[in-house]
Amino acid sequence: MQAISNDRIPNNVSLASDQRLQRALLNWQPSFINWWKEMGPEGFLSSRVYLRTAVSVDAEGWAFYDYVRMPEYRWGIFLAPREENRAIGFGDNLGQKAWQEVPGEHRGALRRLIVTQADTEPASVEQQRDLGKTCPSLYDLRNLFQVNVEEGRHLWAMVYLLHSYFGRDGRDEADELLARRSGNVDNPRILHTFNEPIDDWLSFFMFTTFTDRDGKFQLLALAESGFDPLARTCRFMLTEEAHHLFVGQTGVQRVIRRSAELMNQHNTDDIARHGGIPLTLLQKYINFWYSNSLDLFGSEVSSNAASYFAAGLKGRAFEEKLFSEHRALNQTYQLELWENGKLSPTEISLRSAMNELLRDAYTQDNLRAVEKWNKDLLAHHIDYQFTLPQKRFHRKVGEYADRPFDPMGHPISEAAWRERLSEYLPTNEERAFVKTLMQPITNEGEVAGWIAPPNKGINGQAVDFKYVLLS
Ligand code: BYC
Ligand code: FE
Ligand code: FE
Repeated sequence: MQAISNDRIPNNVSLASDQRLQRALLNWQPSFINWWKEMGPEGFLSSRVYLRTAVSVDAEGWAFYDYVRMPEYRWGIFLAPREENRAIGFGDNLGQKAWQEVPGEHRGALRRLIVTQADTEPASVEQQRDLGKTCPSLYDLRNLFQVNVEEGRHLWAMVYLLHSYFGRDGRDEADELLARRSGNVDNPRILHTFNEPIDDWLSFFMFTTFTDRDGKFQLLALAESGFDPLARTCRFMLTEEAHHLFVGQTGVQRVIRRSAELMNQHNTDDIARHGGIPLTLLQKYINFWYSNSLDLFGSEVSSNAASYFAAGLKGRAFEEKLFSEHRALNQTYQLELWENGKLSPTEISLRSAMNELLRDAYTQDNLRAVEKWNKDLLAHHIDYQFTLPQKRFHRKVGEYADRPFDPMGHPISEAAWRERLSEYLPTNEERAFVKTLMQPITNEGEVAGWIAPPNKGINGQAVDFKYVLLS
């Protein structure tokens, strides 16, 4: 058998001397490349893209930039360095040695968590595959592809865990990850948000703001895991997630800036006819993507989440820093449950509220993002502020699923919901309007009219750098 060199699959898991893992990966890699060619960015297989590749985990090595063709990207396997004598930081097994192998009694649950995490990564690449054709600039095109290849690497990271620690059924799960398809009726992706199409760039920037932030918080919770290889894998993934969130945050910010400029220039809110996206429409996109992403945290009251926590499989974000009692015993969480046609305040055990706790932390982080956008509006002397809808609004999962609540979280009638829907969420006409703005701009340094140029380029390069060499 041909050995896999570190050059082909950069890694810090001693791949070169691990025959079993090599065999599994050598089988899987061609399927992954075929999947990429079929489901990855449409129309850019031979373009050379200025991309960052992780070649080692130290500060210099993890951000190596060069032009590459995406199918030749070197997807690597990296875990944050191992801590000697790491102990489990929460739950019933608090203080025991972290596991280096999968404990038999938690095998099913761990596999399920890893597969669910893994499934989102290729799903997002599939959702975004047509965006390249309508890029607002080469800078943005490059950022899209950077996010795509890194989500591809996140899939590799999870497949490494499945291959190394779960034997035969791990390999089967790894194959399934390349078989499901976002939005496919017969074989869809696992979580519903990852079956929504992302077919315009505003949605892409909203997704990388709100949905990648779910990624951040789920990874933070899994980075606490007592299963050490999972914790270390997620820690490294978090370093990449920061760039995805940057793409979302600054992407939406640039749209807002451009809209503000057009409003000031034409002295009107009605900037659609000047090729801008009205602020009220941006708010509707926020409502849609934020509420959609809230669903990804699961039910408010969850026995699954309680048992993950008890077992030490999935913890709270920043467990050590933010909490003093790490078993979460004899404590409660206040929640408004929907009972007999009204909201009633209820106390549930803290352990069953773990999904809700993570959702709260996620919301706080989003509020900071929205605040920054609002500062831009102030700087342009515009009297408008974006808000996040209350968490009950437009939910499809959990306690409030499929019940009509307005963006303030007040229960309303079905009739009122239908009547006001077009004030809350983008209508088909508005989505169609946004799509009319999506015309490709591929000359160096040029930027589409609905979005402001970026403040600076990538890796110290100029904004008008040739980030993608189209073929
Ligand atoms: N859609 O007790 P519950 C990312 C199911 S994003 C469909 O609340 P639990 C990324 C659930 O499976 C981060 N079904 O569930 C971002 C259960 O089914 P069963 C992804 C759902 O287990 C951008 C039932 O409802 N990572 O990385 O506490 C680009 C009862 O549920 C959904 C993870 O998700 C849903 N939204 O919580 C690229 C981490 N929600 O048992 C990448 C791993 C729930 O009745 N996953 N259900 O058959 C988990 O930790 C958990 O599975 C969840 C669900 C938090 C997702
Ligand atoms: Fe990811
Ligand atoms: Fe991401």
